[in-house]
Amino acid sequence: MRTPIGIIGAGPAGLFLSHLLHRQGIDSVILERRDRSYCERRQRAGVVEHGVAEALRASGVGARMDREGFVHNGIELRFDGQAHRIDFPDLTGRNVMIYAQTEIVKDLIAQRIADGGQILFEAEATAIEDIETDHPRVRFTHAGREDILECAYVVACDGFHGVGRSSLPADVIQTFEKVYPFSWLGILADVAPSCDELIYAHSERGFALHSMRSESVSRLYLQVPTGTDPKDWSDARIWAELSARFRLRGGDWELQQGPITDTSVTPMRSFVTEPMRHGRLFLAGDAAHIVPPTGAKGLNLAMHDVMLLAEALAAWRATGDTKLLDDYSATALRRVWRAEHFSYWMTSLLHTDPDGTGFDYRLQLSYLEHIAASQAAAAQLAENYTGIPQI
Ligand code: RFL
Ligand code: PHB
Repeated sequence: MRTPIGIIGAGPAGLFLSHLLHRQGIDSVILERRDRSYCERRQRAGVVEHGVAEALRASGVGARMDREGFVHNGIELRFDGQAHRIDFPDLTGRNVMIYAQTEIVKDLIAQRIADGGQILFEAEATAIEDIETDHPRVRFTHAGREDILECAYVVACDGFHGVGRSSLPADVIQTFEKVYPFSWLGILADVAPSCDELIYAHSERGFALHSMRSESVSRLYLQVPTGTDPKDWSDARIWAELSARFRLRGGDWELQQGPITDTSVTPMRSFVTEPMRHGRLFLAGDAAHIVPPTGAKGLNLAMHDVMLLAEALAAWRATGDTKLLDDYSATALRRVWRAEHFSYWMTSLLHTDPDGTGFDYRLQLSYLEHIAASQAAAAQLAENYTGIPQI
């Protein structure tokens, strides 16, 4: 098989890249290890930055998001038994959309198929070869057969455990990593959200997040120790712990409960690969970097990476000029490191040490109170959360 741009991975990064390239008249083939229904069901992110929502709209795949998603103009920080709202438009002129990553994936797959795009599901890339030449190749297996995809460029959008990053020569890349001593236990529940906007709760018992998927489906997370087995958490224990962490002084707020339909535990990690390109192989999205989910940045960074790449590949295709491709890694890494810092900062601000209420806890409370009192401190949170337009 032959294609100008070989893409590995049908997550949001690979699908959006293929879609944007198509709009520039550039063909691509996506190799995806899983089947379509698995890709469309995987529960992940829910917050879409202002600029990413605009990019989805501008490229013709925002209609269902605008119909079914929710515009959110703020979040609530809950700490010391009190609620404090951060108003995004007031502080930044921007907002965010609540629309599940899994729905974006469905929209992009449907659009790619409608446009005649090639997505090979259940096609696992096993090796990327000859990346230092102008004819790189991807080896893959599909329907029990080995095959080769010949390309002008390969873009690995194959997530943290893919084959892309490990195909970069060890002596040209550097990796930076931080692993946190806690994970998130996430649930999906058939119950109306108990709030209109997301609640990020700091408490002595640990962090909790109340998010949502629709008027009848809630998404909630609990900070748990790394190594937690979801089997140790009965539904009753999950609801009791969530209620305790969200409790307001005065008790005039109640968490609504309902049947839990999905439970998962996600470890928390910060990770960056530099550079995000070698020869004719580019990395985009989780293949290149991971953030802890507290800042809601992973999906958004993945989309920003491929927006840069689509523009750079279009310039190369139109004129042969590779300047934007050559600049890709440095340009993308500026936003990546901003998001890394913000995600690390939000994580450190809100997750508490199981040993209780010592020095770090008091520092967190002091800074949370500062955000509640200071426009400037609130604005720096809002600016990063809604997405910085130009970096
Ligand atoms: P993905 O989505 O992991 O897609 C990679 C795809 O590559 C395929 N693949 C291969 N295909 C062929 N051959 C191989 N050898 C392959 N190896 C892998 C995989 O099957 C898969 O389909 O990466 P992508 O596209 O870079 O997208 C990144 C996002 O998925 C991720 O950053 C976010 O979900 C992170 N994240 C959040 N991000 C946000 O922006 N806002 C949020 O609110 C948010 N919340 C979250 C999150 C991630 C979470 N988890 C589960 C990690 C909440 C959670 C709980
Ligand atoms: C989600 O809705 O899944 C979600 C929202 C905000 C985050 C992380 C995840 O920070």
